[in-house]
Amino acid sequence: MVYGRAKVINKKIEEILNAQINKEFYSAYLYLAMSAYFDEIGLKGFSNWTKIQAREEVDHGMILFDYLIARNGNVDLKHIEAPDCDMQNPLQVFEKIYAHEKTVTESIESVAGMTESECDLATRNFIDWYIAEQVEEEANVLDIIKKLKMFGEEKSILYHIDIELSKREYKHHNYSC
Ligand code: OFO
Repeated sequence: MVYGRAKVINKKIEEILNAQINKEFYSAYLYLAMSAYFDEIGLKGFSNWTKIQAREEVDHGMILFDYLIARNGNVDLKHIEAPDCDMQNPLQVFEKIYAHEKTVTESIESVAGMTESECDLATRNFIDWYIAEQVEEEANVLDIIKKLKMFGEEKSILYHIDIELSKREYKHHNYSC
């Protein structure tokens, strides 16, 4: 769906930002599916952590949405793919998260690269927040993977990690120009 408005943003940048909105909402779907899986196997803390991540992903999509509007761009919302629901155990799910976030990082880096080739300094500046956010997300996920690998299938440790992840709280992110 495309809503018409007089454009001030470069067409290529507009397209890549719209594509990124779709990726952020797909990420939210993926984390929600993971949250449901963890809830089903009784790991409420893991379920909490992934559900909060889903909410942050919606924020990431909305920040891009608001930025496009602020720049008088066209919002072009596409179909959101169903999430990959192959989930076998906590370590496998977190490895899937890590692989996914690496693809999102590459995608954000492509946006940054395009802002440079198109000389769009405003969007170049805007996208820095996402670059920093990806560094933080990858580091957080790696930290959890290390713990899961270190303690393997040890149930009592998994229980402690679950308690730790139950403490994550949602912090709303938004865009203000
Ligand atoms: Fe939007 O950071 Fe994860 O995907």
